[in-house]
Amino acid sequence: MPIVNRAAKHAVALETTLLVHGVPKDSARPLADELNAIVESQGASPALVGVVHGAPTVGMTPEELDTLLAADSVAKANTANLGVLMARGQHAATTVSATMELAAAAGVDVFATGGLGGVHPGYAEHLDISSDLAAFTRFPVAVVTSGVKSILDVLSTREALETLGVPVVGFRTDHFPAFYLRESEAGVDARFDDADELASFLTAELARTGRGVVVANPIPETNEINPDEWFNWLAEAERQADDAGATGRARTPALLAALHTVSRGRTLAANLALVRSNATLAARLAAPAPH
Ligand code: PSU
Ligand code: MN
Repeated sequence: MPIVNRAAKHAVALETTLLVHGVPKDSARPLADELNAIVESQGASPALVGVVHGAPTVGMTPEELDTLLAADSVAKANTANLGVLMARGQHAATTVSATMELAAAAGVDVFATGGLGGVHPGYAEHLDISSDLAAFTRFPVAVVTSGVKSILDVLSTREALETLGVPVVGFRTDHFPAFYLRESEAGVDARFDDADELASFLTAELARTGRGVVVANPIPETNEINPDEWFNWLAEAERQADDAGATGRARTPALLAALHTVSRGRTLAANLALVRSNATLAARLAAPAPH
């Protein structure tokens, strides 16, 4: 199945898992509209990525997004199950790994998301490591992210990126961010304070290696969540996800949904704020260089 490629020049890829599985249904369409407007306001063009009736699409229309949002159940696709879902003509929301694969195939090299998947805690019993991490070793895409979701083992995830040899650069930070929290104890490979310098580096690095780069952009200060509050909410959300038996691909959406409830919407507001901020930076990086 060839890719439906509607990406314009200076495109920023956006993913559908965040919209379909990461936020409540009624927040999805307004968030998508807002992200499109943010990207356009910086002189770049948005390209929403997902699978509609089996067609891998880079640059989904608002109607196609509505089709996914109205469907009873939409599969969550990473690089492992993407091909099967396409072959069977199904709808799918793409995670970071599947979005990177399709974006790269469409020639889009900048992508904004909320937070990467990574190493889940509890790996002494069994491993659960997101396919997002390995995708950076295969697809030449710069992914602007607020680090990895704080529901994960952030330090182990940072080490896993190091093991895979994935470059992790911080935008105006020396610390690897943890989604709702601006800092973790882990660091970055390099800090960039200037967006134009970062854009030049990314162009050169992607061309040099043919692999991806993590661009770590901390949540805006005013939207950061207090760590003490955060760890209480997380403990409660983990209990709820355990009770619901949410494992594997269901684990991340179950934890995010439980957090949004337990925090009375505070984690949702923070999540929306950081995605907007990442879209803004990604669009700046993708937009034509100033003269
Ligand atoms: N960022 C968000 N919310 C999300 C995600 C990212 O703010 O829901 C999604 C991304 O699509 C990411 C996925 O790739 O969660 C990770 O899922 P898993 O842990 O099953 O690999
Ligand atoms: Mn997993």
